[in-house]
Amino acid sequence: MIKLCGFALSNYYNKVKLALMEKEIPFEEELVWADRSPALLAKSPLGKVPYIETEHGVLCESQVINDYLEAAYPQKPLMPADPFAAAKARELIVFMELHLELVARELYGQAFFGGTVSEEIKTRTQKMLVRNIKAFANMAQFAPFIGGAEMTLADCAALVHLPLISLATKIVYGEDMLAALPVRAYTDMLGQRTTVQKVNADRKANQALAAARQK
Ligand SMILES: N[C@@H](CCC(=O)N[C@@H](CS)C(=O)NCC(=O)O)C(=O)O
Repeated sequence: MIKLCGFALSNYYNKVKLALMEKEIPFEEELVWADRSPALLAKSPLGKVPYIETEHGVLCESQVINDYLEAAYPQKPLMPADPFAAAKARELIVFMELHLELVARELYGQAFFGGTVSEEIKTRTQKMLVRNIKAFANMAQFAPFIGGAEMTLADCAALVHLPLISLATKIVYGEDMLAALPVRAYTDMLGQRTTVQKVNADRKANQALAAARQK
């Protein structure tokens, strides 16, 4: 059985977990903190989570994992059969992760971990986000799913990344930079799914655990 390793506060972990549940693939979870221990580095070369353990070996990088799941467990597809439509879903994933999440991640230290981010980084990040969010607004459909009528792997990414970007920008700049997009309505719509409810409940439980660990 597939073992999903990481912690449920992680957006990338939850992206994979949601795909596993939506595709109805049996899996178990192992709590692994991103502590850069030798044991973790042996499985995930950069010490990042998530990674999965399979009968064939270990895989890291959430999108590589989701693409593997899609190829190995095609029964309940989360990607369109049409190659161009599938590429458009991947385009959204790459765009959200490269041009939104990774850019906003510069703010997480201050937004979520009690650190401070320099004015220079804040200014640079805000400038990039303004440009990239404007472009994203022209790509995302929210109709009702991020890429159109069907739920895809792009939704597994959007659901976990967009609220985090909203929150981080709200905390650091006093303004939710995604406010012009229907992110709230979209997450509420997805929140009606039992899979998403499970992800959210587990994330909250893990938040308490992570807080206790800091003390
Ligand atoms: N590109 C990676 C990103 C994973 C990632 O950044 N995970 C964070 C947790 S949300 C992590 O492990 N951070 C620890 C670190 O960077 O040392 C993926 O898609 O899996």
